[in-house]
Amino acid sequence: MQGSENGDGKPNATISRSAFMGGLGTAGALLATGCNTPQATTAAASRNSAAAVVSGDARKIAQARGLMPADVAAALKTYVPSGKTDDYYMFASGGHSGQVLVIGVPSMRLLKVIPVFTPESYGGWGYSSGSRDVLKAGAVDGTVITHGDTHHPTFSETGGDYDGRFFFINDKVNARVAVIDLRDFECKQIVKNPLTLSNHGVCVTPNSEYVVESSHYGMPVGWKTSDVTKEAYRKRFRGSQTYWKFDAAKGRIDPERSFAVELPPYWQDILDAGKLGSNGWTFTNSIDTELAVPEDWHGGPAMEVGASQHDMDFLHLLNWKLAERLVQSGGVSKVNGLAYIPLEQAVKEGVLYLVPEPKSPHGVDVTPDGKYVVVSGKLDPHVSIYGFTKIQQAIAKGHLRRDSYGVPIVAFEDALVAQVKVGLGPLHTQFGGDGHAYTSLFLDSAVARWTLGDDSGKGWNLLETLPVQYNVGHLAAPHGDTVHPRGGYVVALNKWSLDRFLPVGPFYPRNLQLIDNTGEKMQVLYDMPIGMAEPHYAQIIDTKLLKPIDVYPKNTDVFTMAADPKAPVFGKEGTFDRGDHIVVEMSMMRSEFRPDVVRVKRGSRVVWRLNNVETAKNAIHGFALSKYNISLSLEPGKVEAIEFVADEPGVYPYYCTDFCSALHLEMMGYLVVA
Ligand code: RUQ
Ligand code: CUA
Repeated sequence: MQGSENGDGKPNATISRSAFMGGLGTAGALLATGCNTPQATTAAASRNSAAAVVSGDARKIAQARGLMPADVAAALKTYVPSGKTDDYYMFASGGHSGQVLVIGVPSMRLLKVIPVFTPESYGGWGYSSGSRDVLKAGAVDGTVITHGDTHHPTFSETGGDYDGRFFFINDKVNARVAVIDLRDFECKQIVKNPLTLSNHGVCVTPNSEYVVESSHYGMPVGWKTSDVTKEAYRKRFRGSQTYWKFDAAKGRIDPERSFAVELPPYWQDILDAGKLGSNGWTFTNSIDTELAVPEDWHGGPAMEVGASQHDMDFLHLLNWKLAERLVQSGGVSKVNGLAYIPLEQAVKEGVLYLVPEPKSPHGVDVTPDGKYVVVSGKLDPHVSIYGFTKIQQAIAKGHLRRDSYGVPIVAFEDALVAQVKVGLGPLHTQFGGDGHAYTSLFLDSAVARWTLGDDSGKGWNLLETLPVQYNVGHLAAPHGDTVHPRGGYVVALNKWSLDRFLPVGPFYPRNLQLIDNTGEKMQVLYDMPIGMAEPHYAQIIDTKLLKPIDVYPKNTDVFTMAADPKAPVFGKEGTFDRGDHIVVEMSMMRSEFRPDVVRVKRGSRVVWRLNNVETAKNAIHGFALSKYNISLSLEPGKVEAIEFVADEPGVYPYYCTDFCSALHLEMMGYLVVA
């Protein structure tokens, strides 16, 4: 964007190419840069053999391909040989595709697209009865929504660190939250927020007690009103923070035990949960404390102008443990079925406070030790660091001024510990395992690396900035928002990718850039094009924490993760007339469907149950039925059902869509409607 074709416009290595070709380029020398991380140990172990290769054939290859020493080093750091696997999983939002992407780090290989808010035929998502029920549960006023805008993914946590059990993702456009079970990497639940139509930030509390959802645009509570004046906005529009109770034993959100806290209509944005000493609080920023409304509602300036007047917006501090006690004591009413603490009550009980934060803030991130809250103002070149202890002292002292809704405000100076001037357009911060913080700079298209200091305000210093291509949004680092950041990498999730990839028409790929942060200087290792919508945020988890199953136990209903009592029984397949409907019981195996002919009368309602009776890993069978708009994927052990009305006489082939054996093409049958 800034016209720096080669990133920062500088050559990307300090050693000249001729020096390299002249014999400087041993892998030992290349690998020696920044090998002080756990994952570098493996590289160090193979240093000798790699050195032999690089000085021999590899040198010729590098020469022929015009690779610089830094390129070779980058290649060695990201290459995962065939048959070997990655050190980390990155789970990225799929933006307005409504899905979730699973990517290996450091290879940056795409491993899976998890269908969530949007029907996805490869996975049968939105076609099987079970997945349709999940999508139906996320309906808005009865309309089943078939898209989503995923932004903020979050792993379940135990003790403030990822535990590898569940994964949550929001849908910004309809204020919904989905639960993914990491045993099978499948979506199991979608809940619709009954208070609002748009959300933004999602985080979990340190032991996954709650999945916290921040509302986004100011909305009349429950959205059913047409009173849209500036006055109505002030009086009746609100924000909210919803604490969805997560039942880890069931793997589901329990709306009955969830609650929300009403907030002023300030357009709450991203949020983060306190940890360790600050556990019990959540921190949410906001971007429209001006209460700007569309021009047409009052004749004022355009919305984006109106919403950028103030030099300070508000960080919201919510004491969720106190709110939880209020809810549990029964002193809270319900709104649209959800326990709801109105603004007045939240203020009176000491649940809610504000702190001014510089200008149009976006990211808010709690440091690994739980002591500080880092806020980035998009229109301010600093990150501002607030001390949790300082905030608590100011609250205890009292005499706080209030906003126009009566919410007490902790003075900026009383909360602030330090500010670091990082560059233009700071957005989001992640933490390394090295006492460093990393902040994305949207306007500068760069990543800033800075040091964490202490309460005295000392030690908070910018170290360097690294250009990325281009317009970086979030960053993700291994366990980079937990109490135990692992370090080693930072991934820049860039929104633009000018001059990075082969042209594919006007919709450019989004660009994920893998950065090595183990050395003195950060280095971009790899560009990964995303061939779909823009991932906003991602989280990176140690592969050792995930224990996915590879074959479902026999007869599994994936929505209960238990044996389906109605599973078709092997050897007892067939078509059965149940009076008002027809039941088909089908087994699937290499390379046949049993039965391979299904006959029904025109107009029959058909309930078709399928059971992949395979027990071998990866023996997946698909099921696609012509004309009836049906596509399924049955992994070994899985049971699914479909329902439809056979409304037209004719012969309709069904076949397996997964190339499962040499006789895969023969794995088919006919539905005969007479
Ligand atoms: S937001 S970068 Cu949801 Cu930060 Cu997009
Ligand atoms: Cu089963 Cu192809």
